[in-house]
Amino acid sequence: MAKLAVLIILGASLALLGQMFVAIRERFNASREVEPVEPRNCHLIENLENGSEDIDILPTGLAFISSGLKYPGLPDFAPDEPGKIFLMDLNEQTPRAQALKISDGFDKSLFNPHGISTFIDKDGTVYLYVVNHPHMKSTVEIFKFEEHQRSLLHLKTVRHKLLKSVNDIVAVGPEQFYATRDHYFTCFFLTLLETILGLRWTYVAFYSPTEVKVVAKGFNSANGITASLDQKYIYVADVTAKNIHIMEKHANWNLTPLKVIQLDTLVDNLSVDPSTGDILGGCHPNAMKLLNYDPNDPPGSEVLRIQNVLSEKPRVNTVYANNGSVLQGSSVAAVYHGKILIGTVFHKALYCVL
Ligand SMILES: *[C@@H]1O[C@H](CO)[C@@H](O)[C@H](O)[C@H]1NC(C)=O
Ligand SMILES: CC(=O)N[C@H]1CO[C@H](CO)[C@@H](O)[C@@H]1O
Ligand SMILES: [Ca+2]
Ligand SMILES: [Ca+2]
Repeated sequence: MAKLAVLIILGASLALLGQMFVAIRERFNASREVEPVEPRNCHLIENLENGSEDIDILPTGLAFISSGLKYPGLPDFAPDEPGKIFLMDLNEQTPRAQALKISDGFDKSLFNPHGISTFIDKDGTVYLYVVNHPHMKSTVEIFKFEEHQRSLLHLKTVRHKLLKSVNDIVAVGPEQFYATRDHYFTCFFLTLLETILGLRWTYVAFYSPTEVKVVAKGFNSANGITASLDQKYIYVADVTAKNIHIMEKHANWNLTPLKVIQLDTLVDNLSVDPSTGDILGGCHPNAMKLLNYDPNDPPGSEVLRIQNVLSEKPRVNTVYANNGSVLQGSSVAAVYHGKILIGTVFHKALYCVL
């Protein structure tokens, strides 16, 4: 009898394990391969070899690129040195990436930049908000951009108990922002379990000096976040649920769900085309290849453009797709005047004329 019970339990556990294995393969699109889509004129950007997780482009064509992220569970080929913020002027004929000088005021040796966002104040001052992971904790560093000196002046470090496992931010004021939390647990093993079980425990938090609160919850893994051109809507990428949430923003900063655009790819970071309002998503077509890195079968890249976001039937096109032979692990794309910059989690960055 005892033997039978052991057998049943063993059998049930194996079946459960098998199911979990299938679920995780499906969640990570483990069997998806990409069909190549290549704009005419693309080249890799010199100096950006160690990732470019997030990109934000100012209306003037200056692009900020965060580079050198180290994050548990992700491949990392960066030298053991602090991360950097690069600047590129997309108005130049062949734009080059140049590392920005960063002022003192926080521990630069632990700088580990992730999502970034810019905010332009009424007086024209440009603020750069950077999600930082010193010792794998989360802070948000606020800088003032000094264009002539090509430097970032550190103003403030924001820490809060609701700002944990922060992935990305979108600045909505000189000291106000929304931030996504991409995992509920902070221990790597529990984080993995959370993903396998498909728990929806992550959220979007709003921060201001006077109020910090959770404004939207129920995401598998809330990742990229950005605002519509008119600032009325907030777009949130739920990476493992493979969708984008369109949320309405209210005067008290709360967010309410409007709709969800379902996709067949793991959307990482989002940006908005300043001339059309379309959403651009840097995506992982097959996240299994990203997590189980194999140089002979590397993770690919995919960039989607979503048109007519608020309509009944938004249109989704592929702007760029590659099997990893050129670009691996795309995490963001941003456009400026017919040019596109595509960044990656740990690989290179690509610049194309559309
Ligand atoms: C990727 O595609 C290129 C051609 O586009 C091909 O030569 C290469 O073998 C492919 N690599 C993999 C890993 O499938
Ligand atoms: C997710 C997200 O919005 N992060 C950044 C992705 O890149 C765009 C590029 O413009 C930025 O606007 C976002 O802040
Ligand atoms: Ca961002
Ligand atoms: Ca991200």
